[in-house]
Amino acid sequence: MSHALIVIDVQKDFCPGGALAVPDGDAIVPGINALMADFDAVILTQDWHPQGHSSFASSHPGKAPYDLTTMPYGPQVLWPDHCVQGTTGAQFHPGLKTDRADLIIRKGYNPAIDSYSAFFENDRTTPTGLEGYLRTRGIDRLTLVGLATDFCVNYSGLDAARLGFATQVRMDLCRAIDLNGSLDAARDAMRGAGVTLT
Ligand code: VGL
Ligand code: ZN
Repeated sequence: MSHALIVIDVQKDFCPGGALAVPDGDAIVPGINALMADFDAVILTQDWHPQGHSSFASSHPGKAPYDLTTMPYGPQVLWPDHCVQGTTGAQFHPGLKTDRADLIIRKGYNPAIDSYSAFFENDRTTPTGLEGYLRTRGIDRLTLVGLATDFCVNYSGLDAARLGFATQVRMDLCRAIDLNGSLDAARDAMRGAGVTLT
């Protein structure tokens, strides 16, 4: 069986100077590049929202970025406009070695549902197709790195463990948004789900 590296959302908008910049987000790029040679498969994810996406505060009159709202599928943080399809901000960090990727999986393209996880949209039931790809390639072990630790890495890690993949998160190659204690909560949730944090 095989071991895949999943690189979550290392995109310009999540790096310093971007629309939803994660502090120090670009610092992980050299380490991620160096890791790629050690894996049987490398998969990149790309946050990929249509203009006017329902996770944008600008789509909700009276709301500001980082406010919380309730969607039909549950609570949802409202974000600054980010990773809009086809824009510069949605591109991968220019230093990321994208040539090594076997698969690029895009998520968040459904206007009505956000998608933090690489596996399921935020309703936790609509699949992205990644699980089928991994299983048909005989991949049973995953290492996750990228942005942001407490949102897309966290949700991807929880889903990966729930689906039965042996899942490790390289915390040194992730960076967090850390909204109201969300980093501590993410650490606890991932540990509780059986994800190995290193
Ligand atoms: C992410 C917030 C909104 C992430 C994506 O990649 O962690 N966070 N969209
Ligand atoms: Zn997003």
